[in-house]
Amino acid sequence: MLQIRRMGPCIGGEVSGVDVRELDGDSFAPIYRAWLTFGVIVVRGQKLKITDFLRYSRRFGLVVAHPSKSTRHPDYPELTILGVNKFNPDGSLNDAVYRRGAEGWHTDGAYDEVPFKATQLYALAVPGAGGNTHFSSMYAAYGALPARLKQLLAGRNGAFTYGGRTGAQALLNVEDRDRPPALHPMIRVHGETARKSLYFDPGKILYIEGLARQQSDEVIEELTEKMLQPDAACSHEWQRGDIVIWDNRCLVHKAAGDYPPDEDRIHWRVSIKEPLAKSRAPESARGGN
Ligand SMILES: O=C(O)CCC(=O)C(=O)O
Ligand SMILES: [Fe+2]
Repeated sequence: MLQIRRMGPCIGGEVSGVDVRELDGDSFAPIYRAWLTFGVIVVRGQKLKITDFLRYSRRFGLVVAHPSKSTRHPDYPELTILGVNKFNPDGSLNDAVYRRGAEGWHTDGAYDEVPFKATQLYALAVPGAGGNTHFSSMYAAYGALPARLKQLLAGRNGAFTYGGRTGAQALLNVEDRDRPPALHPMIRVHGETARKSLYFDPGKILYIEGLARQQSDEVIEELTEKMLQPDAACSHEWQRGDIVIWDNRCLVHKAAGDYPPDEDRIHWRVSIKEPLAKSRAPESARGGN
């Protein structure tokens, strides 16, 4: 029987007693609702083929290929494989692979005009120690901002790129680097929960529009300090067969990056966007007079 339980004080839920291959619209609905409520959920104990994982992922939205082409699955471009090819030909550790997602708190896809709504991972191999993924609520971050910052950021966009101010783009092919920034409101109203959150990623933001560069840098520094709130975080300890999905619109996350490098930690990952707006029927097809 499907069971859903809260895991953390602010975010995080656990779903058990379900085989995601067998869901239909009605049985999926409580899982989707739990995801909106908790921001991040784990579904335990799944045995999936790639096609099962993709089919289940499409229930959450549009599954899109990630811009890092070198880490895509060769036969399923919408699937990224995390944690493979961790060693360089000379035997040294490839940090871009081993520490992927561990450099700092972030939200996925802020560099895109339509950022990722969700990211979903399926655990194929889990190390004996370490390797958690940490999450923190950006609803809570917004709620705790001083009124001065809420006012300053209201109606303002941030400009985001893949490598942000450091320019780090090691996992991108050369032709995919240095794209123009994407602009997103710093205070975001969630389209499904209607709650306000801070939309911020210290590793991807270049500047806040309309502020002088020095002030923009100072605000970015202040937001970096204030984005993590006590009791607004949770940490996921992986088990093989876990599916974890998080909402990039209202959460930030970070891989712990602390597991023994000679052990395997392997996930399939999909990036999910809001479904495209239904294209409007041409005028002539809409009847009327
Ligand atoms: O490997 C992880 O725990 C998370 C990596 C990450 O940041 C991501 O997949 O977006
Ligand atoms: Fe990430």
